[in-house]
Amino acid sequence: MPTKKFVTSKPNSSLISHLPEQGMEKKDFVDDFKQYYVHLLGRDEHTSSPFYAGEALSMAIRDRLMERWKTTQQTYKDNECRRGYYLSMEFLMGRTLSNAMLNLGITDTVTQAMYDLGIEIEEIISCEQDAGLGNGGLGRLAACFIDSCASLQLPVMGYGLRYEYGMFTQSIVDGEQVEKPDHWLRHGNVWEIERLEYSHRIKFGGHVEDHLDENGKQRFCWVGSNDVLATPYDTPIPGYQNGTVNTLRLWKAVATEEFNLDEFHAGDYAEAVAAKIAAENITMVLYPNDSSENGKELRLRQQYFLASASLQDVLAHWISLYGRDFSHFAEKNCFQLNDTHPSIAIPELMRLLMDIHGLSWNEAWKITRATMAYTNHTLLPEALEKWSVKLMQRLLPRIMDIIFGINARFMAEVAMHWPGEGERLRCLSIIEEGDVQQVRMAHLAIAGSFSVNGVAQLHTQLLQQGLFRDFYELWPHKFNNKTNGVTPRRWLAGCNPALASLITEMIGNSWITDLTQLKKLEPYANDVNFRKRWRDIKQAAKERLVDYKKDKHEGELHFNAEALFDIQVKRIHEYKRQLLNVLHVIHLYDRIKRGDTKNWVPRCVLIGGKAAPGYIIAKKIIKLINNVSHVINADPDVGDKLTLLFFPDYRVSAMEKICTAADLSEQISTAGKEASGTGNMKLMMNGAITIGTLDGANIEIREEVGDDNFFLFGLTEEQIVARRGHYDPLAIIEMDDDLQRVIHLLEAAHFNQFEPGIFDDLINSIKCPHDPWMTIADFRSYVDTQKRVEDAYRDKDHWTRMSILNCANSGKFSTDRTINEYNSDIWKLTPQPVKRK
Ligand code: HTW
Repeated sequence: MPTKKFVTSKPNSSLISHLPEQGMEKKDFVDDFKQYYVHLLGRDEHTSSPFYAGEALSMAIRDRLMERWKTTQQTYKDNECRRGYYLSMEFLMGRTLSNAMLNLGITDTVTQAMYDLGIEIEEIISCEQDAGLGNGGLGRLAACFIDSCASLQLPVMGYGLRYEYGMFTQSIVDGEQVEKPDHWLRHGNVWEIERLEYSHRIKFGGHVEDHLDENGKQRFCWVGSNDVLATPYDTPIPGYQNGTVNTLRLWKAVATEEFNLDEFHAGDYAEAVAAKIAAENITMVLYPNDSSENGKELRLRQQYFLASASLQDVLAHWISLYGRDFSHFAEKNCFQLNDTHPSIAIPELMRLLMDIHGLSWNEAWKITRATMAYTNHTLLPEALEKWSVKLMQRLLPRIMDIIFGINARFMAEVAMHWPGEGERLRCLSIIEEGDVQQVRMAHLAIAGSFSVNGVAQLHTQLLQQGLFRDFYELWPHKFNNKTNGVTPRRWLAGCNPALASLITEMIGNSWITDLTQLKKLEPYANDVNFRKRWRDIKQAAKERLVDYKKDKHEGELHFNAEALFDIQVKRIHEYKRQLLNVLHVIHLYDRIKRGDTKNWVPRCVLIGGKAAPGYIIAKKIIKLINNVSHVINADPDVGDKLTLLFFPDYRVSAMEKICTAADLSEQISTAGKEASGTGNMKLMMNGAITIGTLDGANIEIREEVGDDNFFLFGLTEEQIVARRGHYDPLAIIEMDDDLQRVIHLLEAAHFNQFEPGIFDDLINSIKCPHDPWMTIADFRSYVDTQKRVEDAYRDKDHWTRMSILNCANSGKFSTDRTINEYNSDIWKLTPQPVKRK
């Protein structure tokens, strides 16, 4: 094992006791920068490379994180505090450099230092690749959460996978999405530290044997497995100017030493290499599906790899502190499962406690049920994870046995609670019977956790009344709501410095760590002077976005920065209804062509997002947006009145630019389908006004900002449900002239003149009475509400007032609030102030 090679039990403390304190003055950064740039990276001081400048500067800043990191970890150890672990298959971190500067409080100093060296900090910042280890909201939420945990000084560690390839990059060719692999580690990653000494072995395959131990107890052995090594890479997660640095630990799959080729017979050489590659494939690539499961074996391998490595890590740490006594383990540890993706941690913890550490079933179950907490992120049936029993038996035989054991006891519990109700047993069972037996991961997660939460009020309510109804009846005390948030460091202070400094000038800077303070901006909504400054900042952001877009993408664009910036950026999915947005754009185009343009409000509609590579309809939606864009933008009758743009390769760093420039935030999902949404919060925080349905967190946004400052439209979740079975989109089209004209333009191939039939599937999907997303049902209400938007926008003062009020009332949507709720209701951790040496 590698352990021995890297760690000696007694470090030579005299060797490292005379480290000088890292300076935080401008000259310290200049000196260190030069040192790294010239001496470490071997670059010429007379030529400038923004990439290598970024590397050198990042190393200088990383040095400042190191001592704080060490002190924080020492504090946790000394205090023997209870700890939390956030287990997630995704951490969508985006860029690190500017966030590290912000949280260390050195942005201005470093900007000046670089300026003195003739380097524009912006240029360095924009060189950094996004760490795109996530699909969308769920992965970004994990990233915002760990920022808040560090800022609240909570002892929480993130555990995830170090994918070699993150979210694919998207380019658009002939209007279609083309995916390219995101080899984000190609130029190295200065923010991570490899920790070979904390590697663990993960088992796959083989079979289970049992025997009686010396005390006559039955013991199980998982033997004949093919093992893979999990090696951790740690990234420092600094809190906001508080001396805390937490850890994000990502696992990489490495072949074990058995794969050393000299141990194989010569004849097996090719097989041996293939086996090694197969082992290392586990962390090769992020699955690019958001809100859908795909049932692939490699995905299950990833999930088990994450769960097993992380749990072994926590148990090894426990043993190093307390030995093999687990009686207080549940008092000191808590795991939050980010959806069911890591929920195989439940049987894995049972296995480790019983098979490796000798606990009885009851002891192990007690610990498991007291340490695991589960967050659900979706109600969509296509996203609910199920794994075939057959596959699990082959890949994880011991785990499958334990799941059967959990289910047998669970079924007995249900039978006690509801005697004679066979139907309940069938509905609640962790094992779904049928042609193929399947493991329902959500049921496993609920049965094995002490807490189950949804991510917005409506979502939690629907979980309790719908999807998990029986579970809620059985264990009402387990259920709770935790409305999502976003970190105000990245999503306001960092991405919008102009707005941030205006806010700070008015109300001081405490809003950065207590976002409810933004409420103090409200009175300024009535101040003409303040409104002008607010508007100027928004206008400048819009102009910056225009430049960014021109820079990055196609050159010639009539992109009018005076126009209403109408923005929908998120994964492309039918339930998010980008199609509804496009129908409205076509309607506006039709109005222009008809000359119905009295009091016209120029509008620029921006749509961005990636489609899962296998999601054919979603890819068609991208093609439609691009084709409509092409026709509209090229039409001289349209001119500056209307622009439709597709924003390619939407990602975290793009949102940091986009959200500052938005006037209108499109949150138009079919009611009941978007569990929460978080883009809605970023846009609100930066002064965009929402046009939205009563779905997910939109409901709470409207509650906070008031109906006057929110554009509500569409059917409610209840109305959607009531409408099913007699939804008649053709009748609706028949009765609505505007809609009829829009559908006619589509059916007449106005946007696909030389590509006959390519949109037939899309058109049919919305005309179908079984359309689950009921796009047509909400068209009229949406179009009418967009008219109200225009009326409001025409009155610049009125609009600016609404913009200010949206920002001022976004305080609830800080992940600091969310994490405080997780902590007081679920984790019960004590904040750990870090004393500077
Ligand atoms: C919700 C979104 C919510 C976000 O989580 C989502 N759930 C998945 N992806 C999301 C954070 O709580 O704001 O409304 O849709 O963005 C999600 C998912 C998945 C399976 C189920 C749900 C994401 C990636 C891969 C698989």
